[in-house]
Amino acid sequence: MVVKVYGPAYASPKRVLVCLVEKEVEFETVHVNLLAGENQNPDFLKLQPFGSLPVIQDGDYTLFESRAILRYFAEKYKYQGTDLLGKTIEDQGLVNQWLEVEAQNYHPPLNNLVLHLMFSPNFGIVRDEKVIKESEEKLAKVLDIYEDRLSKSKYLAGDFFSLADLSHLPFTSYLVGPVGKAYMIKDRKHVSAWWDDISSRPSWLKTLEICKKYNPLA
Ligand SMILES: N[C@@H](CCC(=O)N[C@@H](CS)C(=O)NCC(=O)O)C(=O)O
Repeated sequence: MVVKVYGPAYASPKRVLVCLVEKEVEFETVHVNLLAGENQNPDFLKLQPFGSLPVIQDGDYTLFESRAILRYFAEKYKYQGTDLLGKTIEDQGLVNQWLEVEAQNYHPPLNNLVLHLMFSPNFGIVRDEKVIKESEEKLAKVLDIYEDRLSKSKYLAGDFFSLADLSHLPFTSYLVGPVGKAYMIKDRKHVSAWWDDISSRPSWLKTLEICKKYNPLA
C-alpha cells in the first residue's frame, strides 16, 4: 500500500512530499481544502484532532506534524534514497539542532509574513503592518545567523544536504515568491547560494510539479 499524504496544496505538507521524493518512497496525495473547511470534517479530525495539514497514512499507521513525519521517513528508509539524517551521531545532532532552529526561530516570523502578506484576507486574517515589520526584523536576525553559519559550511548541518535544509524549502519558496521578499535571501551571499542550491534540487522541482494543479488560495 502506498503512503498517503493529506494536503498537497499547502506548504507544510510539501515538506513531507519533498522528503518522500528524496527517499524514493512511492506516495499518493489526498487534497484537503482548508478554505472550504474540510480540515474540520469529523473524518479528518479522526486523523488529525487539531485539524492541521499534513497527515500521513503508512498502511494502518497515521502520523501528523510535518517535522515528526520527516524524521519518521528519514529513519524508516535510512538506507534508501538520499541520507537526510547524517552519518555520525555528531552529524545527526547538528541536523536535529538546525531542524529545531528552523521550527523554533525561522518558521514563526516567516509564517507571520506568509499569513499577513500572502493569505490575508483569506482565512479571516487581517493584515497587520506592525506584525509584518516586527516579523521581518526577527527573520532578518535569524538570516544573519544563517549567513554566518553558511559561510563556514555548505549546508546548515555541515557539508551534506539534510532534513535541516529540506525543511526550509516550502516556506522560503513563499518568501522569495508570493510574499515578495526575495531580497532577504538574495542580499545575503551565502544564504543566497544555499537557497539556489537547495531550491534547484530535482526533488523540490518534482514536488512543485506534482502540486502545481492546486492553488492554496483557491
Ligand atoms: N506544526 C504543524 C503546522 C501545520 C500547519 O500549520 N499547516 C497548515 C497548512 S501549511 C494548516 O493546516 N493550517 C490550517 C489549520 O491549522 O487549521 C506541522 O508542521 O505539521
